[in-house]
Amino acid sequence: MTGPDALKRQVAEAAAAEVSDGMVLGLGSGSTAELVIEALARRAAAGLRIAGVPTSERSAALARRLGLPLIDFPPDAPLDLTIDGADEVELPSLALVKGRGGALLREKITAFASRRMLVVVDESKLVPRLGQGALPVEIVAFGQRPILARLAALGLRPALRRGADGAPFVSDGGNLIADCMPGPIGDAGALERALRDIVGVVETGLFLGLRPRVLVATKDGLVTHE
Ligand code: ABF
Repeated sequence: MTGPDALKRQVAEAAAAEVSDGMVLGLGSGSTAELVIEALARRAAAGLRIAGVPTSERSAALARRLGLPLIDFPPDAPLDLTIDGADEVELPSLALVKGRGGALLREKITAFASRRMLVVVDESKLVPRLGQGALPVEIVAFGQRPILARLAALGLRPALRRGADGAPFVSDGGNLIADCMPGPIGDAGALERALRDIVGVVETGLFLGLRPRVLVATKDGLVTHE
């Protein structure tokens, strides 16, 4: 079976198998990361001693339900490993777009507070250039109109994310998400700097410079990019 769900499960199991006893982990968000949490919970139930920092309330709730120990960031050391999904993985640079699940702020804090990052995706996420779909940008609610206008002035065609009920989507941090449509991104570093120059932008979905290891489930098996 090589449907999208089977591929996600395959890569999630492989990622969880890499975790060793005593590790403190960043627990990602999204459907693939949730399968990792499930696999980790099974290993913890079998005796593996691990603890995780969740990147979203949803992942925290899942981990709690499955009995996986959760902690806050340790005061004096980085996390050993963060395992998380992604929306786009650019090859060969390994730059990422994340945040279409709305958890980009906590995901980015956690990734940059970790010694290593393992990204778990299926092959549909691999792109030659970031910007194939929406680039999420987290913004504060106050002054959202001028902030959105600045994003539009950069040519990013922002749309405020809304839930099924039509109300603005609110992130775990209490902020809003502007889904931008940059088109193929030639210079992701320059775009990141331009976005960060806008007062009221909290964080962007561009994950650059992390040098993650990327585990990709393909119909022919697992492939690693690093
Ligand atoms: C998180 O979940 C995100 O940063 C990304 O938006 C999303 C990927 O979800 P999925 O694994 O469901 O495709 O990792």
